[in-house]
This record gives sequence, structure tokens and C-alpha cells, in this order.
Amino acid sequence: MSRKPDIQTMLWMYKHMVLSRRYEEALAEAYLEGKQPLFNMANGPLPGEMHLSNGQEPCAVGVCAHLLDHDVVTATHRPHHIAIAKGVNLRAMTAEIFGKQTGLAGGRGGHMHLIDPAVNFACTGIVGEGLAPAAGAALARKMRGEDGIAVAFIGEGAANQGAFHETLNLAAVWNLPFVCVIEDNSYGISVPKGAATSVLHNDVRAASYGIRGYHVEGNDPLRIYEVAGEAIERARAGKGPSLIEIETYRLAGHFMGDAESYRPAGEKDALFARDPIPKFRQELVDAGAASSDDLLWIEEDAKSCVAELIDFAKAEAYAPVQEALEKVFV
Ligand SMILES: Cc1ncc(C[n+]2csc(CCOP(=O)(O)OP(=O)(O)O)c2C)c(N)n1
Ligand SMILES: [Mg+2]
Repeated sequence: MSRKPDIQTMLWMYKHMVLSRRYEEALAEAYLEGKQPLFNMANGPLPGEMHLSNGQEPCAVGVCAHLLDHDVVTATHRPHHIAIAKGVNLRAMTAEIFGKQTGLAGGRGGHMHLIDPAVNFACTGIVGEGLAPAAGAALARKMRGEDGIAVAFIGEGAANQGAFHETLNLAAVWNLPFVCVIEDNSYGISVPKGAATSVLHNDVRAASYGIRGYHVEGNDPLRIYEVAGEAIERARAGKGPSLIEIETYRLAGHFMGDAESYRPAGEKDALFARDPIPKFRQELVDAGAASSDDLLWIEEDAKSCVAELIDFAKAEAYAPVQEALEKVFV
């Protein structure tokens, strides 16, 4: 049932991993403007928290490579890699992150609240909050007899929220075209998974709801692609929801400014040694899927695309102060 991606898809996956990484590097640089030497989160062009997803790119591309614009994706407070892989409008997304009025939500949402109806993508800073709306979207598609499935990305910490269990229960009862993807990066802020979750892998929880559970090791985009392909194909065929837990890792802190003192000595070095981007690049070369020209072009294209996005967003205008309370709950 599951299958490996063709060369075009592999290149698409690699390209979006590189774009995501360069995008977050540029955001990190802009984030630190005005925040040094003393780190003050309120300063600079990007005030507030910033959660980077570097290291977790394989999860986004391995799943989103199977999705179409009309499929719904909800994501988390760590959304950039998923938004990029889902095809969110990057100019409007970057303007949103910089708080500008041409942003996806008029600059009111910031980096944790990106919404792009054109590709059915939304994310939220509330842990576990994307689950029920994604299942609701799946229910709507089923009731209307429309094509399309819904995927909720969450962190492993969110699998301990009530919304996780309630959503999986109803998704199973209603046999929804729904896939829950858990990005297990081992930590919820500073809390290791084992201190918050009674089972080693959350996919075993799928059995409680009578749905299919998958566990993916290795942070490997190709393996994720295969497993997600099977789950998504089942959802499209009316065979019901599934749960995929992917072992991944974040190369950065929980948010920028995190001292990461909770990590065991040597953990960061070990993670960087397993960085999925150079690993995938080598696999593409070994498989004859990419020439050095292809790889150079992908790298250069990502860099110039990101530079253009940041310049664009910085130059955009903020919403007028008198409109600050419009389009928000007060
Ligand atoms: C309902 C809710 N509770 C607590 C928080 C504070 N909070 C933000 S991120 C986070 C940890 C989330 O961990 P996980 O789901 O594993 O995602 P990760 O940050 O590892 O990507 C917490 C507790 C929140 N935003 N929402
Ligand atoms: Mg986590």
C-alpha cells in the first residue's frame, strides 16, 4: 500500500526542508535584533516568543507531500516548517510574523497564529487546540460528500490534553478522514516525555479508540513519507482516522532565549550530528536523485527567496494604531 516517493517528490521534500531551515535562520537573526546584549523579549522587530522547528522539517515534508490545497492542516505554536510545506503564502506569512497589516491575519496573530484559507492551513499557540477543528473539518467534508481530509499536527506534550482523547474518540466513532500527526521531540518545554506520559510511544493509544497507530523512528523524511502515505490513503478511501507518532528532535530551544539547561550534557552535539538536512542531501546524491547543480540551485534559491521575504516584510506598514482593536476579541 505504501510507497517510496519518486525523484521529483524527493527533490520537493528536500527543497522545502532547506527553505524552512533558511527561513528560520533568517527569522532568528531578525528576532535577535534589538534584543542584545541583554535579552529582552519585548524588543526588536519580532517582539514576543519565537518557537523554531529546525530539526523537525522531515515531519512536515513527509506528510504534506501527500496533501492538496483542499486538505486541511492545523499546526501548533511551532508551525513554520508545516506552513511552508503546506504551501502557505510566504509573503503574507512573513508579514504576519513581523506584525504587518498585509500579514495573513492583518498582523494581529504573529508567528503562532498563521491562517491561510487558500490552502486550508491554520495554527494556534494553545497546546492541543488544533485537534478538534481539524476533526470538525474532516466531518464537514464527509457530511458534504466533498473530497479532502484533515491532518492535525501536535507535539507529544499535547497528547496528554483532553482534546487529544476527545478528538480521537469522535474521529473513530464517526470514521472521519482524519490523521493526527504527533511530532515527538522528547520535550514539552523542559519536561521530558517520560515525566509526562505513561506510555513510551503515543501510537499505542490509537488502540484505545480502535484506530490505526503508526510509530516512525529516525526522523527520516522517506520513512515518514511512506507511513503518512498509508495513513492518508486510508483516510481518503473512507477507512477512517489514524495516529502517527514521529520521533523527531528540535535543534533549538523550546523558544528563542531558552537556556536549555534541562538537556543532558552532550545532547545538543549528538542532535546536530544527526541533522536531517545534510543526511537527506547525502541520500539524494547516493541515490543519483540530485546532481551537485540541483543541490546548489536549491540552496541558492532558498537563500534568495528568504532574503526577499524578510526585506518585503520589514518594509511593509503596521496597521494604523486606531485599527488595533479591530478584528480581535476584546
Ligand atoms: C493549553 C496550553 N497549556 C500550556 C501552554 C504553554 N505551553 C506552550 S508550548 C508547551 C509545550 C508543548 O509541548 P509539545 O506539545 O511537546 O510541543 P513542542 O513545544 O515540543 O513542539 C506548553 C506547555 C499552552 N500554550 N497551551
Ligand atoms: Mg514536544
